[in-house]
Amino acid sequence: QAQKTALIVYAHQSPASFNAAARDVALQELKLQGYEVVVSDLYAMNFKASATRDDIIGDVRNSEHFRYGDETLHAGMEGRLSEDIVTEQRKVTEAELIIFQFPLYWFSFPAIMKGWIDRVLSQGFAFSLEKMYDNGIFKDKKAMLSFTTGATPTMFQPDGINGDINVTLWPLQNGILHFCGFQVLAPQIFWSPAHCPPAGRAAMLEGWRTRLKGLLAENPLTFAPCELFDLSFQ
Ligand code: FMN
Repeated sequence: QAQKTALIVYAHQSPASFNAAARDVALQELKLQGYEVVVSDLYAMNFKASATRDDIIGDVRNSEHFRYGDETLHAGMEGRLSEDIVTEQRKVTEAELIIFQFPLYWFSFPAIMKGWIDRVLSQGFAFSLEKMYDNGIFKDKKAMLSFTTGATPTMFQPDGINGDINVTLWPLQNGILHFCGFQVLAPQIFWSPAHCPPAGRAAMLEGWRTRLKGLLAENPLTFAPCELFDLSFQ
């Protein structure tokens, strides 16, 4: 398609939240750069988080022992995934950049966003046994996490009470995004906006705006290349 497209997958309940403000900054800045920006507002959509049999239209292959991964792989090939999944997959296909905007919940995504990941990034669509990591299906796309915390940066230092933030982010950035091939841009972390005075919150948003102006020119994070691993078990 002619126009560049970005997708913001957004999970916050309140339009008055800092997360909403961060989403709006990205929306404005990317539009200024000529992007068509699509937002999936997961709570507003009442997006279904649970991976269940209802995600397959028609018969399943094995109703005695339902295997979600196997069933969705085949349903995807046969065009029998539920419409909400297909709609989101289409947005992913069209986007060259995906931003996940969310508050950190239990060192991870809010459940509704994890549900989006479980259901939308299905086998065959987002990865296969042949296509993963550096050879992943989305290797020509970029993705990044943009999130708020309750904790301070000190707490997420390697010697802090929460441990190194990079350990927390490893499953999300490597196990999900890089696994599907995405070039992962450095995370945008908004530390503890709730405990920040208004001027500090405004400064964080301006920092995000400034970063967005050069975002697409940034080098992605580096992960261990596939050549380092023995993949002969396949
Ligand atoms: N903050 C952390 O720093 N680490 C956590 O693991 C964490 N888990 C949370 C789990 C739940 C269920 C909730 C409700 C909050 C949690 N928080 C945690 C705090 C939120 O990240 C914080 O309130 C939010 O980022 C503030 O953004 P907002 O003002 O846009 O809501």
